[in-house]
Amino acid sequence: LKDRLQKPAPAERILEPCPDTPPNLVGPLRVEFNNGLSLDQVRKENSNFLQKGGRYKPPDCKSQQKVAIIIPFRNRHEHLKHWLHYLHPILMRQQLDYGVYVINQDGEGIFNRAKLMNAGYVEALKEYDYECFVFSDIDLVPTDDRNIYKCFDNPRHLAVAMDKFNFQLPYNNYFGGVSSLSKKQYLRINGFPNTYWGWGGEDDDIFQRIIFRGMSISRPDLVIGRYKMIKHERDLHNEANPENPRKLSLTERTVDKDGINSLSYTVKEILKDILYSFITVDIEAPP
Ligand code: UDH
Ligand code: NGS
Repeated sequence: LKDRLQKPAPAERILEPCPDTPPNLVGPLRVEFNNGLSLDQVRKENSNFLQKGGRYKPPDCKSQQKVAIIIPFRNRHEHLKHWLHYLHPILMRQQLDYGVYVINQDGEGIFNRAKLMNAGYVEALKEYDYECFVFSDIDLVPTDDRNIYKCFDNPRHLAVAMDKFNFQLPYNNYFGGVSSLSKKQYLRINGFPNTYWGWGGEDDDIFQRIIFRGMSISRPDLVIGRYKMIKHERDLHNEANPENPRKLSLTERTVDKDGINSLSYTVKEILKDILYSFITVDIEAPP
């Protein structure tokens, strides 16, 4: 009898699915980077709404997608502050169930953007059942919140109208800056290449993987897809690598063996800030 009288555990409140078009979007945004903000101010602006690790869920509806935002990173803390200040409120208005993962390359070896993004994919999945992955450079801020950071029927290229390219694509097959792939799309291309050390070409390789695997590219229009880039000089240890362009003629063969199935790295440290997870990884970079 005692058993039968016990109340059931408080069930999670059942939420309606969030609408296809989030109701609080505002459209074009004013974005500037000389605003003198500190990281602590950015924490104060957002901490009431976030869970540790830069995690968010809308309080009043069930998100359509669970999205991990993956940022390849080294030594760009100033950019990270601006990115967080602008992106958290946008992602909240987009009603996403999201987490922010900053994947920090350990050491001073040659930088590898695509390998860091692969490591970010693996690390995010250790934490939550993400179904969509948005891969973003740290220095790109969208200036229209209708550019939704979610996944589509085909891999999505989001950064289609950057200020530095005069608000156009620099070339038709450009896939750089910010992109999104569902887990299924990402696995279909065996993830990203691990072998593009230094600057250049890895985004073109990813584009080719997508085409070779029978998918196409989804894009917002040039009004909604506008971005501001934070100006910066070329980083140390990320020189243009002349080997990289040559590798692009081999993608059709290398896609099967260079990717998530050949990824190897070690986690050195995981820091949980309220605004983001900061995961330092040793990706076995050449000096
Ligand atoms: N990144 C880092 N640290 C680095 C290098 C790259 O965090 O040391 C990340 C960061 O997310 C960055 C992304 O990798 O946004 C892409 O690298 P990038 O910004 O160097 O590439 P981009 O094509 O610039 O934007 C190339 C150098 C341009 C020099 C222009 C001089 N006026
Ligand atoms: C191409 C690079 C891409 C790069 C794009 C834009 O030439 O990786 O330029 O570069 N491809 C190769 O090097 C093979 S940018 O103008 O942003 O410096 O994303």
